[in-house]
Parts: sequence; structure tokens; C-alpha cells
Amino acid sequence: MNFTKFVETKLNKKLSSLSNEEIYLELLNYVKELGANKTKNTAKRKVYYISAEFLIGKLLSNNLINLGIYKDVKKELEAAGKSISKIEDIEPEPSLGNGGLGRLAACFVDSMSSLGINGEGVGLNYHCGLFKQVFRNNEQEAEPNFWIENNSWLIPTDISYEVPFKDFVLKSKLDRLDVLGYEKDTKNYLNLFDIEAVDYKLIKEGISFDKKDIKSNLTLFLYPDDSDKNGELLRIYQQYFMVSNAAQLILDEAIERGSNIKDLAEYAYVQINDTHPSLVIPELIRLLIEKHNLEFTEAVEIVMGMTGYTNHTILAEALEKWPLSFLEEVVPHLVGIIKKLDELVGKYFDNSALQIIDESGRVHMAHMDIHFANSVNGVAALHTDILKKSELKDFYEIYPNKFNNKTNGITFRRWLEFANQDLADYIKELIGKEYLTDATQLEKLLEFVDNKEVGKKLEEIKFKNKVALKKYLKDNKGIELDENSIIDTQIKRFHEYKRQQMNALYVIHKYLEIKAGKLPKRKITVIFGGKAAPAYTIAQDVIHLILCLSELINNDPEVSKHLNVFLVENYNVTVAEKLIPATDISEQISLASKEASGTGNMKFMLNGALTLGTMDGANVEIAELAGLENIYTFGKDSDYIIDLYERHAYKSSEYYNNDELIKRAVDFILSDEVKKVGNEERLTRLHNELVNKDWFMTLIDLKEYIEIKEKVFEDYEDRDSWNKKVIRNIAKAGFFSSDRTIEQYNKDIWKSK
Ligand code: 26Q
Repeated sequence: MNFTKFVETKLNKKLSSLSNEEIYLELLNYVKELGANKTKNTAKRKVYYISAEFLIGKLLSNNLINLGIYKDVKKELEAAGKSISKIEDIEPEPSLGNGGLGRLAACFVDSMSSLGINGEGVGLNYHCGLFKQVFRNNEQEAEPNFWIENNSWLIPTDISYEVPFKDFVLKSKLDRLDVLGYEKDTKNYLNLFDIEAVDYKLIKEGISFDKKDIKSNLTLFLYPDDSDKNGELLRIYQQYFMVSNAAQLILDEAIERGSNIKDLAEYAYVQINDTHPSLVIPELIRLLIEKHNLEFTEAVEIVMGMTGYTNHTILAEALEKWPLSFLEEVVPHLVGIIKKLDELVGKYFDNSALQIIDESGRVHMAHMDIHFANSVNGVAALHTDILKKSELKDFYEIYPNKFNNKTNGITFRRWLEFANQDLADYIKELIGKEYLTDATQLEKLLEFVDNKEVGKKLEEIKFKNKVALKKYLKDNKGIELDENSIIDTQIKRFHEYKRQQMNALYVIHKYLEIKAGKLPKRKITVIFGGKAAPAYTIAQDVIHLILCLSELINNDPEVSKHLNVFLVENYNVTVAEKLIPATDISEQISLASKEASGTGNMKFMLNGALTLGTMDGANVEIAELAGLENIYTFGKDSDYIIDLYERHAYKSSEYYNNDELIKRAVDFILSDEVKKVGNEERLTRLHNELVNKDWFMTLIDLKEYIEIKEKVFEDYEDRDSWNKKVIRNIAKAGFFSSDRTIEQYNKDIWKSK
């Protein structure tokens, strides 16, 4: 039954007579019904991808695409005088993640379903998720982001477990989302555990809330830190609640499907997404001992046969180390097990650096994972090499076979088929639609590299996307975009290692040049988007600087003819879907060695933006695939940077004092113009940080960055040659399909079917 008919039968009304809100609700019901008719994937070994974050984005259109009915529904709506994009606008975006790691988990559940793998996500259903970002006085403020409505995609179940904490037991409830594979008859679930009664009244100003009332706040917020600050007790409560539920679910399901527990590893594999779910290891061991009467050694062996750990960062501050005393306070029943695991390590290895518990009594979650999981993977080739060569060298030496690389990927259904429909249609016209299930087919586009007409057509599509972005930004974000400008975009969490401050210094440089009469050939629009952890002061300062520059530049009639700067408020998946297809230049400028992979870089490549980046994370693989001549790379490489850190040999003041261009740009932060619109305390702190500390070495690469960026803008003027590069990039983007990544996980690690 098509949607029109569904509405007519159910409501006895014409589609055209419904409001957009009513249509959204009916579409929700319609899709849920279609989802309910799909059968579950059933391979014997089921994969449990446990993650504290699933940044799934809006679900309506993605589900319609995967059901293969997006275009039909769009046409039906058009025939009734309705626009699908207006209806898409109504859906609130779930905010269940901080950034890359969470979005990766969302792409992975899509790919597991699309490949027919029996694999599900397990996480938490945070009611307010990650905070909503608002700008006031050129600063970021955080507000709660309610996203769960009475009618949502969540499907309640009667599955519930008791999770024991030190002083109380908390009952859970499980809500699920259907994860429909692309044009598949089968599906999986995303399992989101929740507490029974969340109390919104605990929220006070902004996102501050009573952190002690665990029984009522456990799933209220996602901890808003992205690798910069150690968590607190609540974070441990959340983590244990997540993994205890997961472990109980795993055991129940395995038994139901015929496991006798000793053969549990044949029925289940647990992928641990960073260290946030690492307590699943001792929890599974505990349950096997306490509920299923196994001996400790036997339990350990079973768990070792069914767990894998993915590392997403080498930033020391993000590697979780919980004080034993914290664990004693929250989950004393795991402490004995963790101590026994630590003793086992000590028995086998005479190296204190390998212990789980260090001299100061802190539990290194990653160490526990590496010893007791059977696979340890990094998320891009360079990242995995760095883990082996430096960060986890001692571990690699004892477990060389555990280490493996799984370069990240993205789902092309959301990031091309949905987000860039004109490009997707055109690609289908050129090479057919097979690339949607076999992304390597995109290579067929190589044949068109020298075809100027194809290049022109891609240019037209990019322009159309800029016009669509202009409308979106005007309607939703109060931004006036010039669709005829070059669009240069940096979207990601704000963090010093990602070096948004370097891009801001370029903006300053350009502003000063324009003021001095050196005008760019074509107008440039620099767009930023991203949130900073509320407790991360310097990242907030960088946001402040960009907002100040934006006010100064966009309101200067002389400069704004040639340069605009925007920081898009409350960047999220929906905003990314609009920005990426309209972008010409993809900013991937992290300090080499620090960005584990990046996945935005892949989305831009697929959508015909050229990368401007350092040789870091998956940029290295982008460079290899597209060819160095088809992207723009600059800066010191990871070996150089790692060596500098080891020798403590970087002094930012030397770069500042020895180069007029650098000094001029950095000092402009404290100019009268910026101070007039800014907060002197923030600006002074940022200036001081850059000149005297600069831990992530912005100044070391600034000069080269300015130079190459000038070249990018110059090259853009040779439209045919630029278009050739664009085609080559799109043609080579197939490798970055998350279907490829998931196939590799399944073949090398999960071995599920
Ligand atoms: C740690 C301790 C306490 C509280 C929070 C955290 C925390 C929370 C989130 C630590 C890290 C994160 C998120 C990390 C993340 O998103 N990493 C990104 O993962 C992507 C997918 O692999 C990579 O592409 C990015 O390079 C990496 O930065």
C-alpha cells in the first residue's frame, strides 16, 4: 500500500488536507509498520556494538531511502502539494553523540543491516542528549536539547534488567529503533537502555543539574566532553548501567538461541567502542561466575574469545583511567574481578607499564581491553601504525597478532544518496546505481575525468547546493550566504588539536590583506561549525575569536564584498547534510598524529570538495587514493611531530618572534577592532596560549597553511582543472564506504557469517 492509500484508509482523509505535522506523524507510523514487517537477521554469532554514543541524525528520510521508497513518497507528497523537505524539518534530531565516534557508530549500524549481518548497537537513551549550542555576546552557551516526543521512532519493549550499584539497584527499560538495511528484507535493532523515570526537574540553569540523584538523572544528559576532561562519578554510573544491561541482554539472547554458556563466544561478539564500554569485560566475567557458576579462569577465557576493542584516540587525556576508589564507590562488585585480572597480567608480564592498575591506583581501561579482548584496532592506517610504534608499543610487542587496522567509513546512503540527491542522480546517469551497494563501482567515474561537460555539470550541481544552503542558513540560522563565493568549510568538534585557531588566523591574514588592497579574485566564505565541551576554556576562546571575527568582517562593507566568516550555531548531523554538498574546500588541518581518522574528510571527498589538510588520520589514505596532486597537503608530518613532543623541543614563541606575518596575525587577536566586539579576558588568554604554549603547534604550520590556501584559491579559478580533481576524488571515495569497513570487521574480527 502506498503512503497516500495508507493515509486514506487509516484516516479517511486526503493527503492534501493534512498539515505537515500530521503528515510527519503518519509517515512515522507508515515507516514503523513497514519496519515491523521485516524479519531480524539471524546468523548464529550476533555482534553487539556497544557504544556510549550513536549520533544517528534524523531518521525519516534515511528510513525511506533504505526502504527504497523515498522518491515515490516524495512524488506522492508533491502531487498533494506538499514538500518532503518541509516535513523533514519537523523531525527533531536525536542528539545521542558528541562527534566522530558517535557518528561512526551510526554509520556502522546502517552498514551492518545493509550487509545483512546479525549485528546490533547497544547504548543509552539520553533524554537531553548533547547540549544545544546557542551564541550570546559572541560566546557559546549550552542549553538542554530535548528531542524525545510522544510520537518518536523509539519502540518500547518489555525487556528490563536490574542493575546493581553499591547502595541501590536500578531497574532498566529497553527502547529500540529499527535499523533497516538498504533494500533488504531483514533488519537489526539499535538498543537504547533507559532508567524508568528521568526527572527533568533536576535541570537548573543551562545544562547544570543535580549530579548526585543518580536514580533520576542517569540518562538525562550525554556527558558533554570530547577528549578533554576526565569524567566524574556519573560517567561511571552511566557506563556501568550501559554495559550491565548489555551483558544481561547478551546472555539472555544467547541462551534463548541455544547457548549452553560455555559456548557463549559462538553466539556473541562484543565490539567495545573506545573505552567507554570497557566495564563490559569484568561485568560479563562476573555474571558468568555468579549467575552461571563458572570458575574465574573459565569465565575469563570465554570473554576473551568474544570481545574486541577499538581505539579512537591517542590523546592522553581521553584514555580513561578511573581511580579504584571511584569504582569502589559505584561498582564494588567489579573491583575484585579487576584486581584479579590485574594480578593475572602481573603473573605473565614483568613490566609495570602493562598493568591494568597503576601505582596510583588508577584503572587503565584500555589496558584491560588490550589484555582481555582478542582484537585491538585503530581507525585509520596511520593511527594504527602510531599505536603500534609509539602509543601502545609495549602492548604491540606482546600481542602483535591482536593489533589490526580498520579504516573508518561512512554510509553512502545518508551522505550521498540523501544529502546530495542531484549528485547521486547524476552519478546514476553516468554509471548506474550499483555503487550504492558496491561503492568501488564509483571508480567507473574515472573514465570521465577529462570530460569537461561532466565537470561543468558537477559545477552546476555544486552551485545548486550552494543556493539550497543559502536558503537553509537564512531560514534557520540567520546567515546571509553568498552563493557565488568559494565555500571553505571546517566542521567538527572544537578542539585545539583540530586547530580551528589556525583557520581563524588565516581569516585574519586575509582580512588584513584585503584592508591593504590585495583583493581575492573571487569572494571567499569561510564556514565553521562545531561545539566545544563546556569545561574546555581554550576551545571556548577559539569560538569567541571566530564569532568576533565574523561580526567584524561581515559588517565591514569594504571587506565583506570579498570575505565572509560564519560560525553556524548548533552544528549537528542535519547541518552537516546541508553544508557538505555545498562545500568547495574541506578543511582537515589537525596537528599530524593527533586526529585518529576523521570521517568528515570522507564525506566531503564523496561530495566533490577538495581536501586541504595535513598528513593525518585518513587524510593520508585520501591522498594515496586521490593522488597527492588532487588534494592540498601541507605541514609537518607525524614522525616529526612525535619526535618534537618527545624532545620537548617546540617553542611557539620562536615562530611568533621570527616571522612578521605570523606575529601580525596573532597580534590582531588583541587589536582594537577585535577587542571592540570581544571579551578582553578571553582574547588575552588565547593570545597568550598561542605565543607561550601552543600545545598543538598551530604556529609551526601556519606559514605553510597560508601559502597553500592561497594556491587553492588560485587553482579554483582554473575551473576545468579543478573539476578534474573533483571527479577523481569522487571516483576514489568508494574505499571510504562503511560497508567496506564493516565487511573487514566481520571478516577479520567478528566472523559472524
Ligand atoms: C572520555 C572520558 C570522560 C568523558 C568523555 C570522554 C570522551 C567522550 C567522547 C572521550 C572521547 C570521545 C569521543 C571521541 C571521538 O569522537 N573520537 C573520534 O573518533 C572518530 C571515529 O573513529 C575519528 O574519526 C576521530 O578522528 C576521533 O577524534
